[in-house]
Amino acid sequence: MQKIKVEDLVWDVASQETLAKADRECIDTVFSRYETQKNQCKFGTNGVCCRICHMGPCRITPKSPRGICGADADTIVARNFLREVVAGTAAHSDHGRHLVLRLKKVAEGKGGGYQLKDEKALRKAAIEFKIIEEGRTINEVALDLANLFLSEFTSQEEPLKTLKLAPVIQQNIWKNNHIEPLGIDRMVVEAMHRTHMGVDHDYRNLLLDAFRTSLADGWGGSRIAMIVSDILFGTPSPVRSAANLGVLSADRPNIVVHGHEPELSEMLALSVNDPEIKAYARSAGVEGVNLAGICCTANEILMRHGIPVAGSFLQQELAVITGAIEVLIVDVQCCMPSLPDIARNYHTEIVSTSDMAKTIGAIHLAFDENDASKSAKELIKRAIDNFKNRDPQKVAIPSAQNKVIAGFSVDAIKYMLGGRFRASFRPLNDAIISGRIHGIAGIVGCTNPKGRVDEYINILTIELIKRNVLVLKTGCAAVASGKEGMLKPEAALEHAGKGLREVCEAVGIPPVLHMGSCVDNSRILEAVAEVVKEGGLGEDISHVPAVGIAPEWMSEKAIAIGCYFVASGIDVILGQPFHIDGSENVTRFMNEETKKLFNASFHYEKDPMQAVEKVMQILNEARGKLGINKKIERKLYDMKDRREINV
Ligand code: XCC
Ligand code: SF4
Repeated sequence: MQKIKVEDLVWDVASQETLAKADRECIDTVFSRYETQKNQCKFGTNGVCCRICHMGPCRITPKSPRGICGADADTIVARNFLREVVAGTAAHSDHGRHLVLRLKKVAEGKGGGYQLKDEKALRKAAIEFKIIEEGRTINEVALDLANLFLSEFTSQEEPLKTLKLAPVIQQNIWKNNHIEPLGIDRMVVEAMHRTHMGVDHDYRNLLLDAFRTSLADGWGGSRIAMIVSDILFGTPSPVRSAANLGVLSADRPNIVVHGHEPELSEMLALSVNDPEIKAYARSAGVEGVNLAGICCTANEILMRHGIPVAGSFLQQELAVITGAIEVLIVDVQCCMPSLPDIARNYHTEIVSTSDMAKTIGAIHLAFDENDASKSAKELIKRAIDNFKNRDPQKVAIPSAQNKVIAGFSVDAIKYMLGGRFRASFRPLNDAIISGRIHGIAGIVGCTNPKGRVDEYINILTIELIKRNVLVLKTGCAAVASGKEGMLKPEAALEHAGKGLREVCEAVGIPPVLHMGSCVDNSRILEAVAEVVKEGGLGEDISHVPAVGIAPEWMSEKAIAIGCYFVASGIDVILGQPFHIDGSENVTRFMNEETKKLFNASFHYEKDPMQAVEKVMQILNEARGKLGINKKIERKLYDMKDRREINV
């Protein structure tokens, strides 16, 4: 392994310290493996490698412009792209499906320890989907809702009902372009069919289907996951917590959850304070256990319980390398297969819990949803039992952590803005119209070893709030901001421009709002749709001064998210390019032609400061079209006048 300069690889000090420890202990990490993989395949990077049939694999070059079947670069690139969107959509939506099935069981009285925690959220959803709720028990309503959501997966001929949650103009755009998604499962299957050898070869048709599939994610699977999570586990409201490796405990067993689906982590969050667990810990000579999270599972239990976040995607290995984790529980998505290898150097147990996600070297303990509390307690006891094996010589927990306020569901934001009796987006819309807030930026997605981890996210975030842009965050981008201290109200005082600061101070919110996990990107859609509904900022989502940015994304889910943002009328800036450069036509379609279809398109900005400029340009254009830029100009003019008079 080469000697590494840790400061060049990661932004935050805790990660730097732990990466240096990995280097001393000769442990391979994602960063050293990235070095060995560095000369990445150009065919893959440009999207022109096809291995869809076994006459191939084929690669497109100037000398061989067609695959063996005759497919050209446009077809191959578009087909590969659609398959990525399908995988992302499938991941989010399957997560949603698991929750709907849980909702159904709870409604049938077979909840296995889960309850309908948020009746208000349930009744609100019932009204939205025209399920009679008045005079009916919550179980009756929940069962109808669960069945309705299940039919969103299986529907063969009807477009998704969740599309109705979007502004009418967006709905019409989808209808007119024939990309209203039908049942989610059908969309996933159809896209796999289309990309089979010898089916759909028209890059435009393939790409339109990519947008259609992504809509089945953003307004379908992810939105359903979010609604059902809120019903089962509670709609998030602001909570205090902390983020970074420093949240790991030096004197208690650390149990860390990692992955995406919230059922088990929710039960763990409830069980850590159970008297049985407390007694068990005491008998082992410890004060209690310390629960923390990584990636989006962390975001789920942070949002609802204030459980601290140990780190984002690229800190999962580092968390193990602290030597201080007794049990690391993984379920699905973003859990690296390297974890058991790394854990072998310490006493850490990697426990996989989902039968559809196993890793050689991990201990597999399938999570029993029908007796979730028992499963959760067993895992916690396992961590307590393993504490005695912790080797103090190998432990180094960095001290760095930062205060965080999270839990900004759309309801919570409305409530903060307008109070309990006048909860509404009006004050936000007014602040945007008056120019105090220049616009909204959703900064989302992963972290990626291709750049210095967190750097793009952090520079972009601070520069945007300086320019009075309200920032909404999800996923690992939110964790980056948590570690950086941007998710606390003080960040407004220190960094925000005057207008944004005034709003944040008046309302008592940070300038960067943590809205949750990957599936909670649907909360950002919900927020923007609320802005439209509130009025004064245009007739549809594309009129709102709002931008989406995925600075350091890496997963297929992020591709699906980008697509449903664009198809919903929100421009998206990528800090990492898609693998489409091998086709000019596909690139033009994504970056230009989409503008004509959706009033929004993709942009690629390698550098965070260029991204800042692009964001401001997009917001200015939107403000100009709404005629609200003039207001600012007039105000500046007034001020100048006054100064002249004063002089
Ligand atoms: Fe995974 Fe959701 Fe990406 Fe983080 S941000 S690396 S997808 S955990 Ni959603
Ligand atoms: Fe090659 Fe065509 Fe088969 Fe792809 S589908 S591997 S381009 S022959």
